[in-house]
Amino acid sequence: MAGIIDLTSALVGGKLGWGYVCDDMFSSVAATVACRQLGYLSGKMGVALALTLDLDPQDRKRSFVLDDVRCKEGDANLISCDHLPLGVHNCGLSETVKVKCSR
Ligand SMILES: [Ca+2]
Repeated sequence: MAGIIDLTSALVGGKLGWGYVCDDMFSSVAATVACRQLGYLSGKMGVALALTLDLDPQDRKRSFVLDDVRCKEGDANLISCDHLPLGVHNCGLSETVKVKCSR
């Protein structure tokens, strides 16, 4: 079976709990790292513009846990990529990363 799944937003679990990943510096390499972390083969960046329309009120209250994520080929997961300290960010909700993963 093959397919493409729109995850709506990329979330990571860390010390701060669940939160968003900011699209600053995020690349297609980072999208693939995120998707492999979720068990998929590869990933692409999606368009984040409409994301805030999809969010329910609970999710609007969440904050960013990762910003300035710079991944390179072979990074095992988003946390191991270069990024600002967890929870430090200068992002707004419209900058939430959106990825499309494929098997
Ligand atoms: Ca930033």
